[in-house]
Amino acid sequence: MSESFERQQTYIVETQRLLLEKTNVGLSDTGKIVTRYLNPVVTKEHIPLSWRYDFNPLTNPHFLERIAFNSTMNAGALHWKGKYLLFVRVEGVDRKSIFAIAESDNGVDNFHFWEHPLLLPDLDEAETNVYDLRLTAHEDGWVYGIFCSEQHAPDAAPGDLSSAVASAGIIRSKDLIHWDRLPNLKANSQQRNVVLHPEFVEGKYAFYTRPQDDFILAKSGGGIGWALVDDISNAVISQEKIINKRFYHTIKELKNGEGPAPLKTDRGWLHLAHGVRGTAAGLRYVLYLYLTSLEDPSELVAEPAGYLMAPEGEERVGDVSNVLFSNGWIMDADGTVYIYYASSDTRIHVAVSSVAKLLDYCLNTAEDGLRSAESLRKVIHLIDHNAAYVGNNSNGTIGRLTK
Ligand code: BGC
Ligand code: BMA
Repeated sequence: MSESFERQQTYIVETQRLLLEKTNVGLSDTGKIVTRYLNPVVTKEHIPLSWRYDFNPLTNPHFLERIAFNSTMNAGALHWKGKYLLFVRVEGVDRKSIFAIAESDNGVDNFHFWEHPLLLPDLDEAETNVYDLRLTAHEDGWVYGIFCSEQHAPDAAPGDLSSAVASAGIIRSKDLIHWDRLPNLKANSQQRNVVLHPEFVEGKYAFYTRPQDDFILAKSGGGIGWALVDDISNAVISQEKIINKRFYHTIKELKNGEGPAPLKTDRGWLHLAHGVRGTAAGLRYVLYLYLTSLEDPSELVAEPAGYLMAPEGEERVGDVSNVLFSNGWIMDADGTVYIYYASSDTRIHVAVSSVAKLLDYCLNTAEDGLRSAESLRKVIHLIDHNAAYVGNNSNGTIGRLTK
C-alpha cells in the first residue's frame, strides 16, 4: 500500500468519524414555534465510506471515490425500538435516488447509516427514479412506505427527454429489513406526495393524494386530496376529494402536498405539508401546518395563515435553492415533535417542537384572510387586545406591564 493511499484513507475515515460523533446544538428559540438546530442531521458526508470508496489499493491506486453522491434529503421518519430512524433519499451524482436508513439515539445528533441501503424490490423496468418516501406504521400491523415512482412519459415526443409521469409506489415490512413491494397505486391522474393515513377509515385504507395535471404542475388538481381504498395489495383510487385547497396569492398558490403521515392529537390530526409558489427566482417551497377532525380526518378544522417554516440563511442555498421539504416527523410519548426537513434538496435538518405548541399555533393563529385588508384587520385587532395588558410607548414597543 502506498504511503499516500494510507494517508488519504486515514484522513477520510477520521474526518467522517469526527462528523458522526459531533453533537448538535439547539438554537435560541424565544418566542419561536420550533427550535432549529445548528448542524444538519444528515449530509452526503454521512454516507458510509464503504459505499463510496474502493479500499483495495490494487484496484484503487489513487484512492478515488468510485461512487459519488450529490445529496441526502427528503427523508421519511419512524420511531422504532427506541431509535429515531430516517429513511433518507440518497441522490447520486447520476441523479438517481435510493433509500437508506440512518439511525440516532436521541433524534438530533449522531445519525449514522445502516450498513446497506434499503433493498427496494424492482418491479418495473420502466421505473427510472424513486424518491420522497413517507412511512406509516398502520394499525393493520405493517409499516408502509409510499414513495414517488417516476418514469419517462411513454407518450413523450421523439427527442423529448424531460417529460415524465409520477405515480405512488408502495412497500411494506414488519422488520424494516425485508420489504414486500405491492403494485403501484392506480389513479386517474399522475400522483406525487401520496401518504397513507395510519388508521382504517370506514374499514378502508385512506390515502392523502395530490392529483396533478402534468408532471410538474398541479393545475386543476386543486390541492391535497383524500381517497379510500378497499384493497392495499391492489390499491385503486376511484374517488378523490380535495381536503386542503390552494388559493390565489398564498404560499401554496402553485401547488401543495402532504408531508409525513399526520400525528394523532387530542384536538385532531395534525398535518405538515409543503406549499409552493412561483417567483422570478423559481419555485419557492415552504412548510405549513393544518389540523383535521378526529371523527373525519378529511374535514379541515384549522389552518394558520402562511408558513410555519421557510428557508433561512444557509438553508436557502443548495442544489435546488429556496426549498424546504419535509416528509418525516416523529412524536415522542411526552409530546416532543421532531420535524425532519431538507433544505434546498441538499441536506437534512431537524427542528424540535411539541404537540402543545403546534396545536396552540394551529388553533390560535388566524387563518389566511386572502387579502391585505384582512391582514391589516388582524394586526389592529392584536394591538387593541394588547392595550389592555401592556402600555405601548411612543415607538410602539412594549413598555410597562399593567396587569
Ligand atoms: C425530481 C424531484 C422533483 C420532481 C418535480 C423529479 O424528477 O427528482 O426532486 O420534485 O422532479 O420537479
Ligand atoms: C418536488 C418534490 C421534492 C423536491 C422538490 C424541490 O416536487 O417532490 O422531491 O424537494 O420538488 O425540488
